[in-house]
Amino acid sequence: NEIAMVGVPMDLGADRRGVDMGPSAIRYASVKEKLAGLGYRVKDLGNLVVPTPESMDAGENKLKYMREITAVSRELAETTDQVVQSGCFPLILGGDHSIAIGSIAGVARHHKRMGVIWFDAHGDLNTSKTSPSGNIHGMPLAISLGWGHPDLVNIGGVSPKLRPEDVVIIGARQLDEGERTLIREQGIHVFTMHDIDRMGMGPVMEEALQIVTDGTDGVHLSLDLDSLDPVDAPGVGTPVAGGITYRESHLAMEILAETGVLTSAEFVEVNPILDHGNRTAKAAVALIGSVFGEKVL
Ligand code: DIR
Ligand code: MN
Ligand code: MN
Ligand code: MN
Repeated sequence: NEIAMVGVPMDLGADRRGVDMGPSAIRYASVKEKLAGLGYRVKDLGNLVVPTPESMDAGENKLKYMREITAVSRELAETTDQVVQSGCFPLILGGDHSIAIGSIAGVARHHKRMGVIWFDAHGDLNTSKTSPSGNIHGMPLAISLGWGHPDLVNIGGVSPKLRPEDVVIIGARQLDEGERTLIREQGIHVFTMHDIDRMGMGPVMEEALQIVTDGTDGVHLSLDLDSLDPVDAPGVGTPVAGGITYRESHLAMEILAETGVLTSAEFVEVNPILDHGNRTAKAAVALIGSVFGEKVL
């Protein structure tokens, strides 16, 4: 029952500065104390070093800061790999969502076949060909599935890290055209906000768990705070109205905790500059509490 926490102050994958302060904001919201209070031993490995965008050229417009993101992703893959090897549970704090490339690359080495639950307002399934922004934080799920620039796709060795049938996206409400096509063609499971409204979060999670555990030997949780409604998580770079409520998000985490299937997790896109009184980091810490078993009674 040991958790190793690593912060990745990455903002090269997104358009707005500020998300690099996410790990600090989450720590400031007492994540370590929360987990210690639940009986875990927590090792904080500190932050990886991420270069500052003002000191560099963004490079190719379709894949902004790819060189630097590749380097940090490689390092993060080594880190999460070592954390699993040491018998700890990897908890990664972002940083923009491009960090999922490295965290998944590292943990995937320890699984023959890994499922992923991806909470997001977006699909994060763009490639340089379909991306409207050129921002790599809109691409990490595609990259983990083996679609994208070879340098990104091959981080950590083998590609792909994931199979489309083992991935579930929850909370989607803003997909780009190329992402829609890919989802249809590849049969990726997506629970949109419409599905959550119709079915309720409980049944959505039950179906999602079925999908990600069927035939797999590990499950990674990747939670973009913009999956939550901006009322509860205003401190994100790309807020989209009509998101998952505070209560729905906790129910989802509690169901995950009950089943005990998770083998790694990351919480990303917390942007303190855009936040109101650290509300979004506090929401992240509350969710981390629930997913690690916190209960009222
Ligand atoms: C958009 C935004 N689909 C893009 N993506 C975001 O730039 O590719 N993902 N914000 O979380
Ligand atoms: Mn995302
Ligand atoms: Mn998002
Ligand atoms: Mn499956």
